Amino acid sequence: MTQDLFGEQPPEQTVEHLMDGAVVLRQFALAEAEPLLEAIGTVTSEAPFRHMKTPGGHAMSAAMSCCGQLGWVTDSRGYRYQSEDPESGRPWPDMPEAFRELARSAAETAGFDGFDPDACLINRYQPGAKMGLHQDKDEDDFSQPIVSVSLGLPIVFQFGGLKRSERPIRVPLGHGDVVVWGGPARMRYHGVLTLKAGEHPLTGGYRYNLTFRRAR
Ligand code: MD3
Ligand code: FE
Repeated sequence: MTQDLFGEQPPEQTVEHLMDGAVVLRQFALAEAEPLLEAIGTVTSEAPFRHMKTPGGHAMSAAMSCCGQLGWVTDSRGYRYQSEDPESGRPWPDMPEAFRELARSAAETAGFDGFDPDACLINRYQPGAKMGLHQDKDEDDFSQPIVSVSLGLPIVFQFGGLKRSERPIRVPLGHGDVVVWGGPARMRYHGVLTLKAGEHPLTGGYRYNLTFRRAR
């Protein structure tokens, strides 16, 4: 009797063009998921997950940490990149080599050669957490792409236009999916819907998202 390892469909790496400048690399990070999660554990043992406060005083529902030369922070003074973790006053943990390499190879696959991120934001979603529509505009050079890596529980991503009022499309993102956002997609509004409760064999009740950026 042959074992049914995959259910209906075998796991498959595919390339989906979402829109001009946005490329979904399905399962691109699947084979690296365990070392990536272990590296998230190492980073967050030094720079623990925290719920940052927006300038308006609301706690973000996703917990965040950072690694690399620069980390993204929000507090009563605004949004910015800075080289120290505000919780400890110490530099952010180094970007693990496995992170850097994955970001570079994903960007290259999407047509962005030589991507060299100086910041990685790590978001951790628990059931009920979401991220409203926003633009990523705290980076200096918008010709640089952003690479995102989804791990653990699936979520519905929303991808809008250059104005918040434009109705977003919905794209499911699952474990191991990598998306490269560059060119005309770079400044689009985006966010994620509320995470539904679930259990993932590698991450339990959480979804993790890594976003690799060139901030300066
Ligand atoms: C499209 N994170 O950290 S990843 C963020 O799932 C962020 O944690 C979401 O938006 C998350 O800023 C979405 C996909 C993503 C990330 C950055 C983008 C899409 C993007 C930047 C420009 C356009
Ligand atoms: Fe974003």
